[in-house]
Amino acid sequence: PPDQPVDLDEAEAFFQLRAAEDPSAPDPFTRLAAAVREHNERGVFTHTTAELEFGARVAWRNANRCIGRLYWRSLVVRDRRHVRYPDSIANECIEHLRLATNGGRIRPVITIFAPDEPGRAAPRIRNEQLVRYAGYRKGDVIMGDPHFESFTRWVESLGWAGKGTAFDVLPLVIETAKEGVTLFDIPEDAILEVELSHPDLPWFADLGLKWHAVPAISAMPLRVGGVTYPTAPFNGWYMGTEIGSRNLVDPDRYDMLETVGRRLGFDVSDTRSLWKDRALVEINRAVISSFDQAGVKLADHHAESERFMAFVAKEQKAGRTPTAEWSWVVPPMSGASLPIYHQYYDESLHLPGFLPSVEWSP
Ligand code: HEM
Ligand code: NRG
Repeated sequence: PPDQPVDLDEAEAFFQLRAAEDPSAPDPFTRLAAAVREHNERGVFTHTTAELEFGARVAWRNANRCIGRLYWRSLVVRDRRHVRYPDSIANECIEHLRLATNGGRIRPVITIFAPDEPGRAAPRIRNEQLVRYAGYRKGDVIMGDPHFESFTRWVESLGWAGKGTAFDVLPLVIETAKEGVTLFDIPEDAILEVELSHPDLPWFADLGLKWHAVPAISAMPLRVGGVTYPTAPFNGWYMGTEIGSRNLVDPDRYDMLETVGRRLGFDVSDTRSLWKDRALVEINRAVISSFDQAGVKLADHHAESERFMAFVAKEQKAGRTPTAEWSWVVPPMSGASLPIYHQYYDESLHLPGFLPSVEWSP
């Protein structure tokens, strides 16, 4: 059963929004009448592929935590509502990764699977992103990404076994009403990774760090025109600080700051040398230069902040009020040196949009 009921008022607002923005859209009143008729018969109604395309792009435009929204019109939308079997869903996710990766010239893509219908629950992906690294507890230390320790234990209980390295890619976990939970390994050639080295610190490569090229969020339901699509993985490209200031540095992630500070020769007991700031800069330089060398698209926080300001200006010019969540769009380093920092943003939530991640605990 649908966890959020189909909402015809929301459908009406959506048909009107589309008619106002897209000259090829049908008359919203005629369209609503058809949707109401279908809803009366089946308890749901069906979006056209064009509606889904527009809705997914506007959901990105409305993603208040996203700094990368300037190119929201370019989102590639894959309508896969007819795909039902777990192995077909896994294959579509793998195909999504290949299409998005594009040899390093990363393309923003979303793949939309079926919504829940009365008496027919939609398939779900239980991973937070399509590509994530396992975390294994060994006594007091954790090998890999601590954030995925409990997810790793769960997939191990379902029969999966990783190699035990710091960067084991977790399997896809697909759940359907009929088949229950099924695990799928993603083929290695569908996952592009970048090994990290530093442009002028040769020892940095010896740390053995790497990261995957494509961030593909798979746990945020897409809400379009009164219907929830619980399974709609999407991706853009990374901004360097996501990897260099957070994933590799947060104390509850790879926690590399002190290791790098020591290798740089700092006394890590003295905050006044700003060793943390200097180590952060070097890790972020390593991320950017390694992705550049590998020919993999990745934004830096200065350029991405400027693009965001262009997005704000463009939205205003189009007669819309741009919305954002300051604490999310301001990058996690060099805050006040970025234009994005020096502004207040309207925090209103608009639909179509992405709903908060479904936290999956078995
Ligand atoms: C969040 C950048 C594409 C939707 C974010 C964040 C960054 C970012 C830096 C904050 C992440 C964090 O702090 O953990 C970018 C860049 C893109 C891009 C550089 C390049 C094209 C997209 C696309 C979509 C999207 C294609 C959807 C179609 C979102 C959403 C969030 C987000 C929903 C919030 C995630 C959450 O609440 O955990 N983005 N993004 N972004 N982005 Fe983007
Ligand atoms: N910080 C997360 C990814 C969150 C979304 N970031 C993007 N999204 N760039 C991480 O894996 O580090 N995107 O769709 O491009």
